Amino acid sequence: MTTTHSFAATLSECATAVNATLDRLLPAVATPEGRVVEAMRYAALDGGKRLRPFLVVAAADLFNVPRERALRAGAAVEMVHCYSLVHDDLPAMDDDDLRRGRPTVHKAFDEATAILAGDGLLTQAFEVLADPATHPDGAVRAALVTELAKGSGAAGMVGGQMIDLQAPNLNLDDAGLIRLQSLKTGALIACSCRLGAVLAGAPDSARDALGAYGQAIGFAFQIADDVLDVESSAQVAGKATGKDAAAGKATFVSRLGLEGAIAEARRLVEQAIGQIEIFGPAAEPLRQAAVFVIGRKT
Ligand code: GRG
Repeated sequence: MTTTHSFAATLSECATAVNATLDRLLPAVATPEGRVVEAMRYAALDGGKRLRPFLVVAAADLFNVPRERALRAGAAVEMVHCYSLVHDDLPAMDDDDLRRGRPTVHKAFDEATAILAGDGLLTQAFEVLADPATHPDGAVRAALVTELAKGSGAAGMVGGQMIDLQAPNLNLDDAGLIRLQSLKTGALIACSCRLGAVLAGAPDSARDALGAYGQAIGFAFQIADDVLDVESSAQVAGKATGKDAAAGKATFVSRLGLEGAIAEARRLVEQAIGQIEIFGPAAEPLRQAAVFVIGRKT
């Protein structure tokens, strides 16, 4: 296995290709509606680890999917992720001023433009998947659209966000907290992994193994986020920290303690790695990604 440092380099190479794809897919326009495109570009370009597109590409690579198709599907997932961050940062939700080390979209532009920029990114993600350049087979394109819709909608990320907003009044038990996180964070990460298999027309068993891997690293990722919220500074994390404790929110850290949460994240990484054993040595980048998610600082 190569080191975490060399995985960071692999992730960064993929991020460069994802950025170029997003830049092409979101050209600036000079007409009055150009303001929303400018806000979409602000939200989607420059910054972010691009973990979800990396997972699409690494899963697709298991089946030798042409890189351009995987990058387009990865860019679509990243558009959804960026929209979710823009809307999550709004005063009506988390009310954050800082994201990826810069002012949030509603601070750099205004609230209405931020709402529209999120809407624009979400909508365009599906346009990208439905484009024949993403896959020549219409049935595959329909399957990609369905997969992303399920991962991002009320049965996935949006549903998780709805539970999260109500969480202070819900008295969630451990199972409830796990369900919240598996929808809010896990669903889009699992979806990213599954999209790689969908692009390849791989069997359901491969799709499900990748989805289970994604859910496990999604949990580990969320725990790492909870740990960062406690341990990191806004300067290092590039976003506000300490918010969960201030809001009295139940997190894996508040439930398990810092050490317990870190141990649970390690267990989840092992579980994730077990799910992709069937793919053999070709799954090495995905194994490294699983280890990376709990060592990250941003
Ligand atoms: C508004 C519909 C809607 C959903 C919001 C993603 C989300 C749901 C909320 C973000 C809140 C949050 C901090 C969740 C923890 C995990 C997470 C998604 C962190 C941000 O993702 P990274 O670390 O960010 O991949 P970068 O900037 O690297 O892309």
